[in-house]
Amino acid sequence: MTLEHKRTDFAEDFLFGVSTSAYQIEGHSFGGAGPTHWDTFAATPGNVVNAENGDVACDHYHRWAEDLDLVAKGNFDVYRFSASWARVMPDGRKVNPEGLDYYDRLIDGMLERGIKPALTLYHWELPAALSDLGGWRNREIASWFADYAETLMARIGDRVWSTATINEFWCVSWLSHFLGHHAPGLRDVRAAARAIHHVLLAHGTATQALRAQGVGNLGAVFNLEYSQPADDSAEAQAAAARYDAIYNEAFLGPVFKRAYPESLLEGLGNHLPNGWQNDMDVISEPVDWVGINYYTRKLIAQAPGPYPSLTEIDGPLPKTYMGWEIYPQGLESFLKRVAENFSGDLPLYVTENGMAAPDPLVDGAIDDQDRIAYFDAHLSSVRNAIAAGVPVKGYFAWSLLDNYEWAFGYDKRFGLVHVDFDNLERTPKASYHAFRDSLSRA
Ligand code: IFM
Repeated sequence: MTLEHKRTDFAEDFLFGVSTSAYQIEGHSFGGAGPTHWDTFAATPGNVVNAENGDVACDHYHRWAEDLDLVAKGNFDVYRFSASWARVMPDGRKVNPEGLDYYDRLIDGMLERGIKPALTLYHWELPAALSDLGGWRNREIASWFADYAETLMARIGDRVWSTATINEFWCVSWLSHFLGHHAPGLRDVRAAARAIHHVLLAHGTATQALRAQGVGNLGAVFNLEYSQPADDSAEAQAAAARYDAIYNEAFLGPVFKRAYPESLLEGLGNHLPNGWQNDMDVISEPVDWVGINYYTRKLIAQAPGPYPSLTEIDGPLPKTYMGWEIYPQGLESFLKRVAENFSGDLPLYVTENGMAAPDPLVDGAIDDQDRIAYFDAHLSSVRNAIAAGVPVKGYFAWSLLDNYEWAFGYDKRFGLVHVDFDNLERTPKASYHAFRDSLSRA
């Protein structure tokens, strides 16, 4: 089966891509990379399924040429990847020349194959040495991050097509410092408030620095999750609104409107760093494009206890292997809402969308029809948004390869290409072939 949607159903300049991230695929034990807070998080019992880590991952560090061939042969226009701060600067500050050489080779490899390099500067592998100094709780991280960004871009900035500062502000802050599900695994409301503010400040500081350095096409990538009240009660509606404020408006608000949502200030205001208001000029430094990562919706109800006083309720819709409900309407709604309320005419890209499945190899093949249906349903939402006038300019599938799904280890497979984690052999799935055929220009 192929995709219902074809390249020809979109404007000539609409871009299709695949996304990955450094720690999830590269193999962090190679090439002089320094330890990251994910290594220590994974080495702490109970944090990650089977205590798995990114030491080898997909060994993309050595197999990048084969992987870029897969991107090109899949007829994708863009490869969205990230650089590892700890590979470029193992202790967060001192340069590892091997790391810079690696990203240099990778970029040239993309250009040789006619692929546009879409770089993300931070997709979560904070150098452990900076974590020791408080990581995202320390205001200094804004200038550390800008230094790293400038150093890397001095080497490869002339050849990247687009640059995103941060991938998924909510995950860097709330998921990692309040819910404790990601490194550094904190469950502390004050740490979370500080991380929210400092990740925004780091984004703005790096954006200003890179613009001054002459780097163009700068953006940021937000993971947005559609919250709905679990029932008709006023309490559930208020809880769903609080969830939306923490997940979505906490980041879109400051970047585009210089303001945190009111309900977030009521809950977290006491924990934000003193003088946070003075940072809004930096945080709202204009971006050139906006990336939206979208996967699911959540049903939310009121819960007892302190802010945010909410809980997630199991929903009735079909779910992916992550247990996430499949709700493509949420993507259409967010594309419209972001353009109308925040970004106006700026180009929007769906920078991640995809689903996990067990994906067993059967007779040497993976027939992932469920994933093809997922992509089709979400591409319909993208087309509806475009038809309504939203400037969506690209759609990137998550992910090129099965990879390290963070706290879930290697069991949750999101790839268009299957990876055997014993011998690292790559096998394109039916979904890869479906994209290849739908995107063909022949
Ligand atoms: O694997 C992650 C990725 O690192 C960030 N966005 C969501 C994906 C699936 O959970």
